[in-house]
This record gives sequence, C-alpha cells and structure tokens, in this order.
Amino acid sequence: MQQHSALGRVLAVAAAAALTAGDYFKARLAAAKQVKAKSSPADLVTDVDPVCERLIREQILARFPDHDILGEESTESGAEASARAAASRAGSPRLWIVDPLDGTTNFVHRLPLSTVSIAYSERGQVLVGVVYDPYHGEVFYGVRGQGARLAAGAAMRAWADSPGGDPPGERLRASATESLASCILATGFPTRAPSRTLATHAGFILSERVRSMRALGSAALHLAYVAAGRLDGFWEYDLNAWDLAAGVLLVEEAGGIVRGLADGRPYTLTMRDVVVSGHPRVADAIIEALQAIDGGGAAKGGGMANAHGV
Ligand code: 2AM
Ligand code: CA
Repeated sequence: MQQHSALGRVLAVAAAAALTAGDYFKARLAAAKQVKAKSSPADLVTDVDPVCERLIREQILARFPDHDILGEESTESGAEASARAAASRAGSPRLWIVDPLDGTTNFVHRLPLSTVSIAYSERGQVLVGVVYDPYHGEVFYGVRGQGARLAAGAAMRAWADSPGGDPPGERLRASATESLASCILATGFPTRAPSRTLATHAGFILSERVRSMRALGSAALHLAYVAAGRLDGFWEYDLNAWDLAAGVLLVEEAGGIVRGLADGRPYTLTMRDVVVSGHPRVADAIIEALQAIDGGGAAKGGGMANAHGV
C-alpha cells in the first residue's frame, strides 16, 4: 500500500476514527444504557451510538473539512428514509459512509459482537473501507486496487498516529471453498416481521445443505469474516449503505464475490439486499436457494421489495 498517497491519508483517518469509536463503546458494554426503539421494537439505538458517530465525524472533519458524511445516527430512521439518504448522497465526490456501532442489538444485550464500519467513496465508488472489532482488537481494512488486510488494533493505532511506511497487517483472502457441504454461511434477521420470516425460512432451507450457519448480529463483521475466509458466504435483506460499504470493499479486495440478491447485479451504494461469498458457486447456490422460496419472489425482489416498500 502506498502510505503517502491521498488514499493512505484517508485510510489513516478512517482507522484512527474507527479505533476511537470502537474502544469507546467497548468500554461501555457492561454499563447501563438508555435504549430507544427506532423504526420498530427490533431496531434499537442507545445513547452510546450518537456519541460514537460524533467522535468519528470530528476526526474526519478535522482532517477533511469539505468532505460529506452519511452516518446512521444523522439519518432519519427507517428503511425508506435510509434508502433515500443513500440515493441522494451516492454520487458525492467525496463521501464517508459511517456506521459508528454495527450490531446495536448485541450491544444492548451485552453480547461482545459489534463493529465500527467506515467507508470512503468518490462518486459512488468505495475506495477505502475499515471494519474494527474492538472486542477482538481486529482492524480489517482495504484500499481499492491494493488488497485487504487484517491488523491488530494497537499496531494500526501506531501506524495511523504517524503514518510512515506500509500499514501493518496480513493480507486477507476470501474462501476458495466451492462445495456447500463444506461451507459455513451467515445471515442476519431483518428488523421487520414479514422480511424476517422470509429470511429465516431461507436460512432453514440452506441450513440443510451446508456445514453450519451463523448469525452474529453485525453485517459488517460478517462481511469482514467473508473477506478473511472465516465465513464462506453471507446474505442479508434490507441492509443500509453504512452496514455494507466498508465490508463490501473488503470482500472485493480479498478476491470474493458481491452481488445483489434480486438479480445478481453489481454492488452500488444504494443496494440493500446482498449476497457475498469467497467462491462464485457459493453465491450462485445461495441465490438459487432463495429463488426457490416464495415462488422466486424473495430473490427476484417481488416479495421482499413489497414487504419493505422500497
Ligand atoms: P445496526 O446494529 O447498526 O443497526 C443485523 O442483522 C444487521 O442489521 C446489523 O448490521 C444491524 O445494524 C442491521 N440493522 C439493524 N436494524 C436495521 C434496520 N432498521 N435497517 C437495516 N439494517 C438494520
Ligand atoms: Ca449502527
């Protein structure tokens, strides 16, 4: 990686901001929190989420005052408002896409499985992505065309504080596993009931054909784990731009596959239903299995799109 390039400077700020926010919420895992429901009783926010977003915004704007930021906590809640916000900002010349706390439900339940997800894009193309898991001290990061890596939090902090030389870490490679019978797949449960029923049904059907299934509660963590080859594939309906942008770059830079669930189309910042995998056959098998449900309506966008109203 070229540490002195413009993208190297962006990476240093993204990593420093992710480390600050992640360490902040990790320290508050056991504390009492104020919890509010957003668009549904399953869509939660705590008093910690906006503090984390503010910490990240301050660091980005201190270094890049004219850049645009799309952050979960500064966007009206609900799928339609989030989709509109992503669509209206996607073409921005310099846009940061920030989920300060991905896995808020885990955080509320004191499950130590949440991440910070920060992406930087230019005119709709994600160029830098960082996903930080503070509980394991793991920083997953990637720069378009330069690969994805995993570094220890302390090493990444030292580099980000005075970026000289290459950033630390080991190169990530997505799984080469082709046979579903040898795969661990992951999914997430949408917050709205009709979508959740369909997604859960899809999981049951696939679970008969794979080694095992996981649902860790953070889309960004699932994506980072696919990039790292720890998971062989992941799909989820109804995600927001900030859940996906950084992790999708990691998967792409680790040699993995990213597709729209509806029709296999390439990733864009406004995509909400996604499948990722190491080997392309695994993504194909997931899409096929989902098409078998609901007369194909789920994977073709009919059933899910109607359920979401988007
Ligand atoms: P969050 O914790 O940042 O809200 C879990 O299945 C995944 O879905 C998490 O990444 C979670 O992100 C995300 N999620 C939770 N509520 C959501 C909502 N209303 N719309 C889209 N994604 C959501
Ligand atoms: Ca969040």
